[in-house]
Amino acid sequence: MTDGLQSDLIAAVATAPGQGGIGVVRLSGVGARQVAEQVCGKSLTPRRASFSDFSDGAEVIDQGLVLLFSEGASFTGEEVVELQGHGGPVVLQRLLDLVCSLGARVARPGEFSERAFLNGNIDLAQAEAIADLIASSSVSAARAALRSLQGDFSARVHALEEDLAGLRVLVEACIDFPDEDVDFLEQVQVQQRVDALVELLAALKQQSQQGKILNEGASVALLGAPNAGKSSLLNVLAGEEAAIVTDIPGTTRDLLKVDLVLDGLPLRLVDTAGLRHTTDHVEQIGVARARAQAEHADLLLLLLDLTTLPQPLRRADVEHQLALLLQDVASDAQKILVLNKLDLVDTAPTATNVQDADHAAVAAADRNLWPGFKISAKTGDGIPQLRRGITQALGFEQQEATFTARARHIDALDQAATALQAALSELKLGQSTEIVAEELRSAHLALGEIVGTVTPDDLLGRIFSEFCIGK
Ligand SMILES: Nc1nc2c(ncn2[C@@H]2O[C@H](COP(=O)(O)OP(=O)(O)OP(=O)(O)O)[C@@H](O)[C@H]2O)c(=O)[nH]1
Ligand SMILES: [Mg+2]
Repeated sequence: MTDGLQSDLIAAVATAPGQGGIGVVRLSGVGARQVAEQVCGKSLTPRRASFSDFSDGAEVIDQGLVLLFSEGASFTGEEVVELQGHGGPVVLQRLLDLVCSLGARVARPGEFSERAFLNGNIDLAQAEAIADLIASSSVSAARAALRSLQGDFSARVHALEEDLAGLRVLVEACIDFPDEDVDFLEQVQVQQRVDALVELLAALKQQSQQGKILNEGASVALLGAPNAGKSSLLNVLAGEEAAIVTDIPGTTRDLLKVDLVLDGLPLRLVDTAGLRHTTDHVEQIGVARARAQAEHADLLLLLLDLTTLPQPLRRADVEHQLALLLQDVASDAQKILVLNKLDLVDTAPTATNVQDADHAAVAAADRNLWPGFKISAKTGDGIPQLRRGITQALGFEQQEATFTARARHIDALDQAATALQAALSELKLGQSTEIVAEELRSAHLALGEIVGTVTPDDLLGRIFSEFCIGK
């Protein structure tokens, strides 16, 4: 236990609000046992569940199982008691009121997990993984969150921290003993080690980004000219008639967001107004929103209507339309080309029969998008291939063992990478050892923020306040 303040007795209903077979009131801190023994009217043995009345002395409020965990052998690291009664809001509130009248106070959201962190039972990334596990929206996300909770992500960060610590010792020794200036060999060695660290960081960042997508879901925006079939495609992917579809160009005006799980990957699919120049004021707002949405998306599905393209299909024509579509769209998101209404033209859904002429004429559009996916939102042709294309573009491989991560972690990895890059160029320029050491120090601090070795107080407050009560 770190200090007396954290060990005051807290209590909360640990089960979800509403009615359920069982409801749990959890207590943690000094006096948990004493309060529970008073409520149960008997002495308790650690780790042995026993059936008991829960009584305020005058009246029995509920009955159920009581379970005591000793200090040092519990989730929070403190003395913990679980009173497992019946899962009704009234009975649980009465039980909570009772333990509070006997000296406990109601816990803040996440306070149990915060204590587990402060007492060194879990690190910060693991604490966050608890919240992520509870909030996970797919089986893959839950699996990944569990891996983070078990320490997979933290272990990777700790390994980097250790490398960095070793490096700092080497560099700072040169500051402490300035007479023995860094000789050439040592400098090369330091450079190589920083290089290796930069690579490891990049690999971890890439995996963390996958973890973030699993955790928070990816945002995928549908973009295209009016009538290209964006809303139809949204409906097909969502498996429901979420968006209005008509043959009137300009049907969709507002953003329409649908959450779905695509082959294990949680997505937020966003339908947008067809991009065109228009004098209609409402539609203008819709088009502006579509463009803004494109900037925030992780992936853009760029829809073209095959019936508006000359047949046989030529790459140059497609890329010309794409360039027009993207001319006012500022987005460095990943992009997938989708050619819709396959049922209305005479082409097979594979790219092989496409005449790939006139490459040189292609100007602005991203050439890597070709040949894209040919689909029919009407018949469902090509949709399974597109689904796979979406998960692949987001780098999501279901089989790959991964962990959950948050935007906060990726920011910290970025900060560490920037500092290491700076150290590297300073080393190459032959800058003073102090400057290099300072960059290494900030890289180390950034990594420490992920797992909580260094934690500004407001960061802790922000993280734990997002938890649900009783966790
Ligand atoms: N034959 C055929 N018609 C389609 C297909 N996809 C969409 N359509 C039709 O094309 C018209 C426009 O479809 P929408 O899904 O509303 O197009 P949109 O891109 O959302 O259009 P806006 O909201 O106006 O920007 C409708 O009449 C659809 O039924 C397709 O694959 N094949
Ligand atoms: Mg639409």
